[in-house]
Amino acid sequence: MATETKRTFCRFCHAGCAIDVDIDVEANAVLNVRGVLEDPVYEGYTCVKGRHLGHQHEHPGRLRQSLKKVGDSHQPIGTDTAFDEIAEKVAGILAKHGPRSVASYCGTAAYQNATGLPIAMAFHSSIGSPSFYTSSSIDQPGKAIAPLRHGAWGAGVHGLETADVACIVGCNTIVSSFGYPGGLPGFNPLMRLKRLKEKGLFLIVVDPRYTEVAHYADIYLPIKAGEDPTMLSAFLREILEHDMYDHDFVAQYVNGLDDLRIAVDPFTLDYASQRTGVDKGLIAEAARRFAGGKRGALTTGTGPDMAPHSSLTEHLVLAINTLCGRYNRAGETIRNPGGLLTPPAPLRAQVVPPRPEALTKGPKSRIRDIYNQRGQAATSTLAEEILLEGEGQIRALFTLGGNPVVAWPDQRTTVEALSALDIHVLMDVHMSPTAKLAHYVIASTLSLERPDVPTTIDRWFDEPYQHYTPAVLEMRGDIRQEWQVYVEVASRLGVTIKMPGGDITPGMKVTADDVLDLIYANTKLPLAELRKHVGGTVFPEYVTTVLPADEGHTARFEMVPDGIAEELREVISEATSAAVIKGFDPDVHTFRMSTRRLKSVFNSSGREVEKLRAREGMNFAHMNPEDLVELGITDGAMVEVSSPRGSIRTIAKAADDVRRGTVSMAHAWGGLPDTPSDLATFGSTTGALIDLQSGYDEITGIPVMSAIPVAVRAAS
Ligand SMILES: Nc1nc2c(c(=O)[nH]1)N[C@H]1C(S)=C(S)[C@@H](COP(=O)(O)OP(=O)(O)OC[C@H]3O[C@@H](n4cnc5c(=O)[nH]c(N)nc54)[C@H](O)[C@@H]3O)O[C@H]1N2
Ligand SMILES: Nc1nc2c(c(=O)[nH]1)N[C@H]1C(S)=C(S)[C@@H](COP(=O)(O)OP(=O)(O)OC[C@H]3O[C@@H](n4cnc5c(=O)[nH]c(N)nc54)[C@H](O)[C@@H]3O)O[C@H]1N2
Ligand code: SF4
Ligand SMILES: [Mo]
Repeated sequence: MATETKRTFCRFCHAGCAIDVDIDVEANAVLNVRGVLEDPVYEGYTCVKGRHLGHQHEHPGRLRQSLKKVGDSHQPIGTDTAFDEIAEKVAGILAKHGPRSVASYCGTAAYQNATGLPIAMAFHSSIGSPSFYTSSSIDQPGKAIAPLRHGAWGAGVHGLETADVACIVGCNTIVSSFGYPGGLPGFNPLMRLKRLKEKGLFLIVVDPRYTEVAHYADIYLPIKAGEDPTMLSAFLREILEHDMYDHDFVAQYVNGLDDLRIAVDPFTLDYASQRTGVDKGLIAEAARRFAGGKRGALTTGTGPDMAPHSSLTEHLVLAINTLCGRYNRAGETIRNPGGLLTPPAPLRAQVVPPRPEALTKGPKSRIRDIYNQRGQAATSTLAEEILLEGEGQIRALFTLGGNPVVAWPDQRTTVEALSALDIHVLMDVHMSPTAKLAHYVIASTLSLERPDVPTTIDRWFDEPYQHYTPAVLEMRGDIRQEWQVYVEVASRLGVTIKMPGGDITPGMKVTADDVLDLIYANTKLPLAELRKHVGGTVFPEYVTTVLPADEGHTARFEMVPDGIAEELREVISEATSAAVIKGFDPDVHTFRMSTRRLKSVFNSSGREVEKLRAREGMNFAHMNPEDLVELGITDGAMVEVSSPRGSIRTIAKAADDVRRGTVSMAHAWGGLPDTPSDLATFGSTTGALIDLQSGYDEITGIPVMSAIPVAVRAAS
């Protein structure tokens, strides 16, 4: 057997771990995956998912040919023939209903694919369609919009590696590998956290679950899910009351300090303790220890950003960091200058001014008046955009690396909508629950079959690090890279796709590497330079120093921009955050479902690989053992979990690490509703519990996807 070892990076998740892959050359198959010990960022780290990349690529259910829905079943179709048919149908829809009627939804697998998402986005702007959707608007959209109201700091927030204190709210990087500047980096997260602790980091964790990260906390606050706005307001109040903020920084850069004092005044320690369920001494200590440090930020993950009032929560996060002056100042060294694959831009010690007008500019949804943000429409409105008749109705959908049936909020509406489309083209690697509804399933590549660069995390590296990989496996079967789908359809439509580095005109022959060059045409580190290096590389020449402010720059942060004081009063008027949900009954919905992630799968990806699924079992309802006893439910029994919107069945699992009153459950399991599914194999879809129409965030449209009020009872 001829074998070869190729250096590349893993794209099972966004973290991009450097790996060596042993390949059986004749079979074009993966034999083994190892971390790269000498990699300067990952130092040999991999997780169980990455080590099963070969199983994912060689999975027997892997699609090697495209399929077309005929009646109730899917029949093989030549991929080029599928492109002909798709283009003809889409051309008709465009001519009759205009560009808005054609949409794309890019899921997580489009983010781990440097050519995928940018081409999809460029296709939509080239046909003049604002109907471009991604998973990020049902992820943590509050993070992107908060700086538009508060302002941002040109040189960024303190990184964790230089911090003496950090507060992590609802983020579990050891499992999720999710972490952005200020938080725990997703690269070899456990080892990094251990090193930081050895160096004396004081860690505060706020989470309804005593998470893998919380095990390393000096102060752990077991918050009731959904009460983060109260906790963060109490932190602000405590810091102000004890005069523990950065007076010089605030005097120079902040507007609205007095208004902030007034707005958070009701959030006393007693009130916060009663509302969050956390001892008031512990809240006070956490606030004072955080403010008493010199460097280090407060950061969040999906938990608080999926709970009620998520845009408010992200504003309060920024307000805390600003109040404590936790920003990089002139003269400080910054190792990663905001990503090597982004355009050159100096880092300046100044406030990027708030632009609240951007929140209500440009295209908006016909549903709940949610505006597009950063060139993207809100995915929480897409199902209803498909169902609502009239001008602007969406009739054609391309789904790239996403699984709406199990991942979009409100499963019933989602399924109804996907069934109502004139045409749904899905690019996936196997028959997902969503594929079962799609008109065309385009058999697509997996990561090792594509050249790539890590993009989601380019700005998050704590070193000036990048990694180009060529494809390490050949494409086998009648499969396509995702960018090819857009280029082929555009070509047949006579559409020129406009890219930063030039145009892709109809009929033009391009390779994946050409496409990478067209996307990354204006980067600090030229792609041509990056390609000369095998494996992940640090480019020390990009280490930079924070420059002083531009002369005459006077922009300031806004502590209480429009909408904040009002929303804080709303919070105070609610006895619990669950009150935002229509149909919430405090006597019935006595639990909160909080979302969490599982190590061996990535949302719905990975559960098709038996060895990975076996490690998790399914998405159990993790509950405190005392709650189970009180409900008369035995560990391992079937339970029914019901929200005002819907019910699911699952299996209860006693978990000491979950605070009382909480059902901690992973999403993106289960399948189509009303299809008999083997619970023990496929789990159930928590999205069925989510209501799109009440309790949503009015700016981003994200519905309440964590801290969902639920009732739990034994199921027969
Ligand atoms: N209730 C609830 N709902 C949630 C969340 C929650 O916490 N709770 N979380 C939300 C979040 S944060 C997100 S990001 C979304 C995720 O939403 P989605 O991105 O829609 O869901 P995934 O399960 O990640 O879908 C990935 C799909 O891509 C396919 N795939 C994998 N690799 C490739 C590839 O290389 N090429 C192609 N073409 N396809 C590939 C997989 O088979 C799978 O079908 O879900 C959201 N929904
Ligand atoms: N192994 C693995 N890695 C993944 C994924 C996966 O499915 N598996 N998914 C990927 C995706 S799409 C994303 S967006 C990232 C997310 O990355 P993270 O945000 O780190 O995701 P989680 O690990 O679910 O951590 C969220 C934490 O929030 C807590 N939480 C829930 N509700 C609340 C609340 O109301 N308040 C507070 N304070 N905490 C709350 C949960 O208990 C949980 O510990 O992870 C990515 N990485
Ligand atoms: S953390 Fe993510 S990128 Fe790294 S090995 Fe695991 S799945 Fe792959
Ligand atoms: Mo996500």
